Amino acid sequence: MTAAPVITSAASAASTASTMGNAAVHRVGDGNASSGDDAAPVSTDEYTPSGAPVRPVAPPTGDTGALTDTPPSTLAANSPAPVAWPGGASVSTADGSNVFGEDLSGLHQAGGVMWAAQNNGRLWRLIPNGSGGWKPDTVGGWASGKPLRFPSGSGAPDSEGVTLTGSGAAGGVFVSSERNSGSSGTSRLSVLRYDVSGSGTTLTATKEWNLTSDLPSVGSNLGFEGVTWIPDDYLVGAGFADASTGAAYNPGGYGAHTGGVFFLGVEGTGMIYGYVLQDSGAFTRIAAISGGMAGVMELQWEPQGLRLWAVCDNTCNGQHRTLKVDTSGTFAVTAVYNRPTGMPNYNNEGFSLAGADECVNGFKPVYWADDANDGGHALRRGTVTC
Ligand SMILES: [Ca+2]
Ligand SMILES: [Ca+2]
Ligand SMILES: [Ca+2]
Repeated sequence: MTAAPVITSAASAASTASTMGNAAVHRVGDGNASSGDDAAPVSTDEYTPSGAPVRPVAPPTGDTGALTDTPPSTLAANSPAPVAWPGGASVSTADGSNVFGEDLSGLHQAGGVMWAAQNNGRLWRLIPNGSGGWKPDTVGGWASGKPLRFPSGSGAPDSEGVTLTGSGAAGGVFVSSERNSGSSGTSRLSVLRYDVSGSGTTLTATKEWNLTSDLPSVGSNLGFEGVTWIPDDYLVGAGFADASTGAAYNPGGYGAHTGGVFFLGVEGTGMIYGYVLQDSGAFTRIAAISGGMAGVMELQWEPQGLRLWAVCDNTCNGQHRTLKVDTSGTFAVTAVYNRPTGMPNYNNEGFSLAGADECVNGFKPVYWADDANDGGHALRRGTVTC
């Protein structure tokens, strides 16, 4: 919220109905997310001099879209200036034509397997196609991906993100979901664990952590978009601060919990939340981080670079950011990258990086998942320095 100017003329509040002498309160942001250094939505409310609310003041209408406000330069200085993509400028398709259709939205590469979440409630297990891209595994019932279900065996999670823990696929595949597609108007911000060892053609979650009541409310299709897992070893070594205790993060203070912390990106606010998800089903929020972008569509922990990638889709012109734990124990933005100049502004909702084992001559592959399946392709490959 910014200072409240006194209305000195009827026109100054963008409406002829304002009362002279009243205060116009100009609010920046949505009231939940921390202010970043990007433009934020604004709203204005009129109050009497004694503080009684009068009415919201309708913004001017026209062809410029929603009003936004750019914070002062002191805020902008908190994040680095955007720089060119740290890798090849060109990208190429990395899947067959129209293999997936729309809604491919989350990626996680684990060596020779790419896990892909499709937000129509489907999980794919992909293997190398021999030409630098990926194709569906045809064994184990994976040929067309597997439909996902909630623990009850019913429903269809709006599955936008996918990750593994340090135990690999044997420890379960973890999917972030923002709602049950059968109840599309209701938020259900959940992390779901799936046992992928069987050959059945449907996957029923073996655990659900429903975090909805622990988080600010968002639109039902503006919830969890990205998920990643960061090992306790890194967080402890970096002096990560646990916001729930106010002290340094101590994994031993929690019950059995996969040996790491899940970080979840919220599309509607651009916020990133850190959660300890215990095997028992209990959960604790230990971090709330502003990614500084209008939205977060993917999160990816990069073990080689010891950095957290946050990715926004075409809403932010495909901006990528990296974050690391700073000396105060909180994740801070260390770099802001524009998308590769050779890649159009696709609706990229998924992003993954190859491991250090694929780092050759200073470059390794990265992949994007395009929710809109532009040109009949949902996967693209580029490179990043390593
Ligand atoms: Ca999506
Ligand atoms: Ca969705
Ligand atoms: Ca996503």
